[in-house]
Amino acid sequence: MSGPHLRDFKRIVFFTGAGMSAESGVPTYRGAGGIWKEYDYRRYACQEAFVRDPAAVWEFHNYRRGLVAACSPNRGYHIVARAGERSARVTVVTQNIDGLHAQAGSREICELHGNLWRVRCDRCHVKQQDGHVVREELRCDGCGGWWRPDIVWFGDHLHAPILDAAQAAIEGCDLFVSIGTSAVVYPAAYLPEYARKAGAVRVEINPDETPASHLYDVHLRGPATEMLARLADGDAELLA
Ligand code: BV8
Ligand code: ZN
Repeated sequence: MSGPHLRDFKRIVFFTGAGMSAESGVPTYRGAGGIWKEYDYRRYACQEAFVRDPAAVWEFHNYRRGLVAACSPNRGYHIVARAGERSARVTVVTQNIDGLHAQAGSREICELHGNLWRVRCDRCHVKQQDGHVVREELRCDGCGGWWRPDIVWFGDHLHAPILDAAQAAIEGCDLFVSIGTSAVVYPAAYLPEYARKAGAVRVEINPDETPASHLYDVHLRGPATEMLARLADGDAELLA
C-alpha cells in the first residue's frame, strides 16, 4: 500500500483519544452512546460536583471502572506497543484515562488527562495506584481527606510536567499519528500544531472529519485497528 509506513520513521508520536478504545468496547465521550450524552459531567465529573457530593462522583467513577475493567486492548494497541519495541523511539500522548496503552505494553506514555485507576487525596494530595477494582475506601488513611479520582476534569489544570513532556516529544518527532480524537478539548487540541511546526509527517486516523483535519497530510478514514494495520503494512513483526 502506498503512503507512510511506520518502519520508515525514527521518532513516532501516537496521539490518541477515545476512538482508540472504541473497538475494545470502552464508550467514547461524544459519539453515539458517548458517556457525556448519558451523564452530565457537571454533575459527575468536575471539582464542584466532587465537593458537593463526593459519594455520587465515586458511584459514577466506579461504574466507569466496571465498564473499563471488562475491556482489553484491541489489535491497534498491540501495533502501537510493538512499534515501541523497535528501533524507532515511540511516545504515546493520550487523552484517555482507561490505562489500555500501558496494559498493551507501551512504555513511554503521557496521560494528559490522568488515569481512572489512580486516586489522589483532595487534602494532602498523596497519590495511590488502585488495581482494577471498585473503590470502597473513600477517605485518605493519612489525613482523613477525601480520595478523588486522579483525573483532569474540565476546569482542572493539566499536570505541567506531563504536558511539557508531550510537547517535547511532538517537537522532536518525524511521524505524528492522531487516532480517534474529535480534537475539541484544549489544551490537548493545540498539540497537532506543534507537529506541523516540527515538520513531521502527520496522519489522522478517524472515520470522520474533525476540526483539526486540515492540519494533517494523510487522512485514513476508518477504524483504528484497520488503519493502524495499514500503517504497519507488510510488517509481520508489528502485525503478529
Ligand atoms: C484547562 C477526563 C486551564 C475526564 C477530559 C481554549 C479554548 C476553548 C476552551 C478551553 C480552552 N482552554 C480551556 C478550555 C476549557 C476546556 C475545554 O477544552 N472545553 C472544550 C469542550 C471547549 N478545557 C479544560 O477545562 C481543560 N483544563 O484548560 O485548565 C483552565 C482552567 C479553567 C478555565 C480555563 C482554563 C481540561 C480538559 C480535560 C477534561 N477531561 N477527560 C473524564 O474522562 O472524566 S476531556 C475528554 O474529552 C477526553 O479526555 C478527551 O480529551 C476529550 C475528547 O474526547 P475524545 O477522546 O476526542 O473522544 P470523543 O468521544 O469526543 O471523540 C471520539 C472520536 O473518535 C470521534 O472523532 C470519532 O469519530 C472517533 N472514532 C470513533 N470510533 C472510532 C474512532 N476513531 C478510530 N477508530 C474507531 N473505531
Ligand atoms: Zn490525605
